[in-house]
Amino acid sequence: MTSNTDGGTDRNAQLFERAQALIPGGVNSPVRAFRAVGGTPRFVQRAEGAYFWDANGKRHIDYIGSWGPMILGHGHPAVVEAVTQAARDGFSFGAPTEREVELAEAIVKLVPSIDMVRLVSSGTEAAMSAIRLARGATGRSKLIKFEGCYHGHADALLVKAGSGLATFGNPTSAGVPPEVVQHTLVLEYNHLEQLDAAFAAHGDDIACLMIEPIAGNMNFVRASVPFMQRCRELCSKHGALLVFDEVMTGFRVALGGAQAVYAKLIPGFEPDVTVMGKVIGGGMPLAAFGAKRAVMQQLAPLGGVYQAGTLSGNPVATACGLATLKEIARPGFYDGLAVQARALTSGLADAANAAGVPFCHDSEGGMFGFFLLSELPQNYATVMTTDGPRFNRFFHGMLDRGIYFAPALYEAGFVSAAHSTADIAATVAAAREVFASL
Ligand code: KE4
Repeated sequence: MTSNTDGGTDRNAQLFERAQALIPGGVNSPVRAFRAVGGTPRFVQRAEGAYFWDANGKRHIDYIGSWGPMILGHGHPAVVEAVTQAARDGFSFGAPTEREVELAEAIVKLVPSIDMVRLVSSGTEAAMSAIRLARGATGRSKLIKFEGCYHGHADALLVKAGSGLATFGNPTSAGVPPEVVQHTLVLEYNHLEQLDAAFAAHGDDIACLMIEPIAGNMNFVRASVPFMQRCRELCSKHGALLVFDEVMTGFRVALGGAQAVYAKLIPGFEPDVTVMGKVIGGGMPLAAFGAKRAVMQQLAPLGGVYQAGTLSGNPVATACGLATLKEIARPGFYDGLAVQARALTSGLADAANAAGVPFCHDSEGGMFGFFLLSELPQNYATVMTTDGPRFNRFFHGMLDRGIYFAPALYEAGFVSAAHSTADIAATVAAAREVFASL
């Protein structure tokens, strides 16, 4: 019998044992298994606002929020009402609905670089489709991605750098034949010289460059302005499409996503294609990709690039997404998120400094990252110089105190509109205890 810290039955452990007998690793997505940090995953019984309660009934302040979607907090009344009503009207039709048009209109209105959009059911599907679209639109095969950026688990993207960075990739996953990733070039994030060299060597064969503009899959690493400018210039010069993977940053770092942040720093900046997810579904399975009309019209049934989905634009998911977008579009919404995110990370920094633990942090809107490092990393290799065991002790110390950060040092964190000043203060107080014990 598995028991928890107060000697009672640990239902998380019990559930994890049952789950592992039936589901690989006991989870339906690997990061949930706590493999990077060790220990027993917390099985969520219910969630409300900034909190969730695990299978033992223990409350946690939730800084993952389903890895970004729960920007309003869990169970926002207006969203619950919209989803409930939509469910009563029908779960799925496999036919067009007005709400898909409304959601497309809302996205196009909020993201000026997009004329048209296609709704899908996951970020992976959106990124995979965007690559196929870029290849079909350009007639080219090669694509550039960056070490440390994650764009879902489509075969062509499960690739690590070859013998050295800036070489065509090798699969990072079993089951991906080498020939599937032979056209994927993996470069170092923020490395200008590699970028120039890659386009000099392959520029006219490159269909697209796909990038997380603020890399949340490396915790929180920004593309430098010179680097982003160069990505834009080289894609334009060589006729490659600049694809922004905003599955995490979209509607999360700003209402217009990371591209709105870069447009303030680089006059007139726009990506060619945008991949979205998470927030636009409000926690339901909904993602999207969009671009200018000339590109999007290459998609079936108009053009030769096939893409489809039984549940694409699902009527319950679109109701959830629309209700979410309506709430986040309110004036001052992101200012409030940014204040909370900065209060959290600067409070954690003070706690770490008081204990002499190296710490640095960054945030944009409601997305944040922190590292047990002295300086903000600019690429994946530097992120991974973090003292892993020390991070894991920090993670579990906070988890024991009911604070739920991402169970991996290379993942970002998120605050919602439901996180209160008291929640932030309680988190910082817990961190003071934990840092002192590291
Ligand atoms: P999904 O297929 O998981 O909906 O989206 C893939 C994806 C694409 N692009 C970016 C920038 C992403 O962050 C993601 C998924 N993010 C991870 C968290 N790092 C989801 C968590 C998980 O894999 O369970």
